[in-house]
Amino acid sequence: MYPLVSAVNKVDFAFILIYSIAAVVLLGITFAMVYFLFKYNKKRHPEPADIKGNLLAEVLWTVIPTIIFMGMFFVGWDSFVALRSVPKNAIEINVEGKMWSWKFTYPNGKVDKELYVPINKPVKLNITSADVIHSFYVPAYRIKIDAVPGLTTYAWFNPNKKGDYDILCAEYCGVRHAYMLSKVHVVDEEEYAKFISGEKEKTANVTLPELLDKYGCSDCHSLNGEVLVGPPLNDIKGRKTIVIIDGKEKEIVADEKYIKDSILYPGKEIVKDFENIMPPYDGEIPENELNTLVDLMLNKKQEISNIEVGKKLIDDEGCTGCHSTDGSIIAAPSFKNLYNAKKQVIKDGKEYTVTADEEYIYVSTKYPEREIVKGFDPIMPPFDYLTDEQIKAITEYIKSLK
Ligand code: HEC
Ligand code: HEC
Ligand SMILES: [Cu+2]
Repeated sequence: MYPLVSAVNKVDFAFILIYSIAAVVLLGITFAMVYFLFKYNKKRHPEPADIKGNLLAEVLWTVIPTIIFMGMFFVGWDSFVALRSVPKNAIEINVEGKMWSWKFTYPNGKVDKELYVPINKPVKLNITSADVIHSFYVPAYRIKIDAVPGLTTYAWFNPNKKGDYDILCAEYCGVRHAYMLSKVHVVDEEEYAKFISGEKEKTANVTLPELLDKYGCSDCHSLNGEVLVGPPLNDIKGRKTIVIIDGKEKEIVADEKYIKDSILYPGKEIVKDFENIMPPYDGEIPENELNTLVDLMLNKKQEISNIEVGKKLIDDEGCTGCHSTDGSIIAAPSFKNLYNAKKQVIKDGKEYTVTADEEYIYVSTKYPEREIVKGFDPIMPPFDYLTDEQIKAITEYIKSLK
């Protein structure tokens, strides 16, 4: 189940060896004790023997445990060295623990909350913390290293089997400690390259023909007016179409809802003179791609809105570890209904009422220590590295949470 890596094997060997020796010693001592209780009790041996000086016994109980302990030490040392000896060709990824998420920074500067690594390339992790002590724990690779603020430690592993492996925090770090989870995704070289170049998120720049090809729509629909198995999809926007609903004819105008429904549940409204052979795409197309597809058909401009950028940012930056977006309180005030709300804050020991406007959100994000919301602990780390654009996007998103 776990990838077979030499460091992993060595750690396991040390563990099993020490565990077995401990088990044998425990059983041996317990049996000897019970046996001696029986054999040498007062009824059977009224006279205690008084043995003085037994060289052989003394040598044995010194030498045998010494050999066992040295063996355990050697095996442990060997696995420790394997865990600490990073191969030269390792990719370096920076890991930062913070309340309550993990942040991975890749060699090209890309930041993500999850760890993607290409298969069969050793990975070195430079581990630190932004706030309190955390512990970076990946059971599959037998890694458990404290993440300490102001100190950078390291660990490495060799991902030689594709799959997703758990990352946990193994040092209690506050109320959401148990949710400080992430994953190692071991993927092939190609997928890693895609991930690192950010292509995974680039649905914004795809073109309509690309998407129609991707989902096999172009087998039945043209974009040049030609009628194939299905109606052409060019200038569908606002087109009047006769459709058959439950056996009755009806004229509709192709709007966003109609187009979406035609893709997800094509059997509901059948375009007249066509057969009901289009497969339903419900559950086949991810929401964001479906929206892009529909927007492109409607010739809407393709731009990811600031709100979406903001939504992704607060997730990537770990704000959602403390701030909810649904009104519930995690460890901080919720972002819901925050915009323009009246807030009681404490500044230089005095209480003020302020309005949560753009400026307030800006300052609260970059320099949270300046004003502390009444009733909350000053645990928020400063996000002073966020750019004005990023904070603007976050603010837009907060504004949308009504
Ligand atoms: C197997 C052939 C086939 C495939 C694949 C297919 N369609 Fe269709 N599609 C049809 C047919 C036939 C119709 C007309 C009958 C109907 O409405 O179901 C249609 C109707 C539609 C309509 C309504 C058109 C209008 O003029 O009102 C839209 C929009 C549409 N398809 C989009 C898509 C998209 C987007 C995809 C890919 C995600 C797709 N189709 C894949 C065959 C197909
Ligand atoms: C470790 C938990 C934590 C994280 C992570 C965190 N915050 Fe906070 N935040 C708090 C706490 C606690 C408060 C209330 C006390 C204070 O004002 O410092 C707060 C207050 C705020 C306020 C003022 C809220 C109000 O109701 O008046 C804003 C705005 C804010 N945070 C934005 C952010 C943004 C944006 C991020 C991510 C970039 C973020 N926070 C990440 C804990 C956190
Ligand atoms: Cu932690």
